[in-house]
Amino acid sequence: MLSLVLPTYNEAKNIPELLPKLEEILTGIEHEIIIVDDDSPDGTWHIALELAQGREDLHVIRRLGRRGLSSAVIEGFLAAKGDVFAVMDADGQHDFELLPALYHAVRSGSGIAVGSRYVEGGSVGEWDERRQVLSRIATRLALFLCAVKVKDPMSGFFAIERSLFERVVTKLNPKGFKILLDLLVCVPRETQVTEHPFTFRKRLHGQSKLSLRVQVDFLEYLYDVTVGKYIPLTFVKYSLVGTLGVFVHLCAYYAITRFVLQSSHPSVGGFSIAVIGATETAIVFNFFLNNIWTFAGQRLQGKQAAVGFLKFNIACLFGALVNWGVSTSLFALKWQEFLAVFLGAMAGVMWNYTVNRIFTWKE
Ligand SMILES: Nc1nc2c(ncn2[C@@H]2O[C@H](COP(=O)(O)OP(=O)(O)OP(=O)(O)O)[C@@H](O)[C@H]2O)c(=O)[nH]1
Ligand SMILES: [Mg+2]
Repeated sequence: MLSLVLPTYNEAKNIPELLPKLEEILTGIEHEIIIVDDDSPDGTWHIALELAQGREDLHVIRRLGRRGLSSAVIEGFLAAKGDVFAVMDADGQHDFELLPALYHAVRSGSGIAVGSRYVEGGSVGEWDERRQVLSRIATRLALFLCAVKVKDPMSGFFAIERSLFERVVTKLNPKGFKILLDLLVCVPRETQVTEHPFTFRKRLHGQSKLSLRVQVDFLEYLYDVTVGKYIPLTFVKYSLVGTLGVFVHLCAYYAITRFVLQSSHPSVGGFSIAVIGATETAIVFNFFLNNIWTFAGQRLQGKQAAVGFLKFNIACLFGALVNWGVSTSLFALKWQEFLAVFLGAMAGVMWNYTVNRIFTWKE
């Protein structure tokens, strides 16, 4: 049985056009269709549910408060009953006439059968120059990572054997747009993958979701599956924010002494007030940036943000103590002065990052 997953976001006009065509092409193949919709504002889920009334072969999953193409496809596959899974865009760009060929390729031994724009006979259709270049660069980068090399690892149109998917599903990265790439990274090297040409068509209706955000997500994905295994991306972002925070700290110190205290030679009391003010300014800055960028996935809002901010302050206070403790101990043990200062600061940063990740921005 074939389980075809159609991920949708604002495809209300396309679904009613696509479904009859799929019915026609899949005649003779036992199948089910699973639409996974992320609560589209245009009501795609509603239209899909109406179309599913009285039908055993059409299912709709409406996800609330979630976005993401890869995770939608994974969720669709997890709910599927077939022994072959397939995925295809719901906007008419993928040539549904290729579906039987992809299905039969998997039935006859391919682990994965890819609808490919880059093998002979396939094409990207009417893409502009910019998109063609971007796609080629992304494909080159992606190929470094794949356990099995193919011409079009970024295709969103493919079929996969159920048991192969189940073998790797826990290793998949639900972040991002490119589920095939992630599968090709995770499957065993000896997996047989075949490519079948098709021409990428124009969207029937509606707009592309291939935003800048999606492109940044792709770069983050590349990082996650390479260096990210050893140094988490959130740690890199946290450290970058912290570095900017030092700059904010210096600026705030300058502003407080020169404009508030109006002194270019502050007394010890004035100096310490300015340092406390600058520290808190940097803490506010770091919290804000970490909340919207580093931990965007767990962003705190409203009352939660106020509680989080308090936790962040407490964590930073202990972080300062860790910094002080480590550097003074190393110094007392006769370590080189600047090395002791540096290692103390690193210990403080690691402490802050770990504590904030666990307690402030819980996964
Ligand atoms: N459930 C779900 N589906 C999505 C999401 N983003 C995109 N999709 C669907 O995934 C398919 C591919 O998205 P598109 O925006 O068409 O991406 P694309 O085909 O690479 O780009 P275009 O050529 O510009 O259309 C479409 O069926 C979308 O509706 C999402 O966040 N959640
Ligand atoms: Mg599309």
